[in-house]
Parts: sequence; structure tokens; C-alpha cells
Amino acid sequence: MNMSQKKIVNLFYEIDKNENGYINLSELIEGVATNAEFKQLLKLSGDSEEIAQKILSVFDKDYDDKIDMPEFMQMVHALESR
Ligand SMILES: [Ca+2]
Ligand SMILES: [Ca+2]
Repeated sequence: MNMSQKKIVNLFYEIDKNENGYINLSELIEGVATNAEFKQLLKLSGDSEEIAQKILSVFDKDYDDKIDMPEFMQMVHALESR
């Protein structure tokens, strides 16, 4: 089941708590810990901070320590195609 573009955008804004267009590490940790939809997508168990760090190390393509919308879209598509 693939997420629609609209759902991905909505999920991004759910995790981007301060709505500045970037998901930083602390927002990512909270998202992993509390967002059921995000958790289901990740299918990873373990420490939220560890998972968040892993996501950043793989999907933060421009190394600014934040996930922006294009990076988030790539991440969702990569996770869905596993
Ligand atoms: Ca943010
Ligand atoms: Ca980035």
C-alpha cells in the first residue's frame, strides 16, 4: 500500500511540530516515539533516538541535520519499496 502524496505531506507536518519546514532530530525522535503512522511505516523497533539518528544518517542528503520535504518524500518512497 503506497501513501498518497497528500498523506505524505500531512505526515510531514504532523512530525514538523514547529512548522518551520524542517524535521530536526528532536522532532524526529518525538515522531518516532509518538506517531503511530510513522512508526508503522518505519517498521523498526528499538530506541527512538537511535532510530531517529539512523534516519538522519541515511536520508539527510544535504547534511544539514534536518529532514526537509524532498528528503522526507524520498524516505517514504524508499521505506515503502522495501
Ligand atoms: Ca521543525
Ligand atoms: Ca537535510
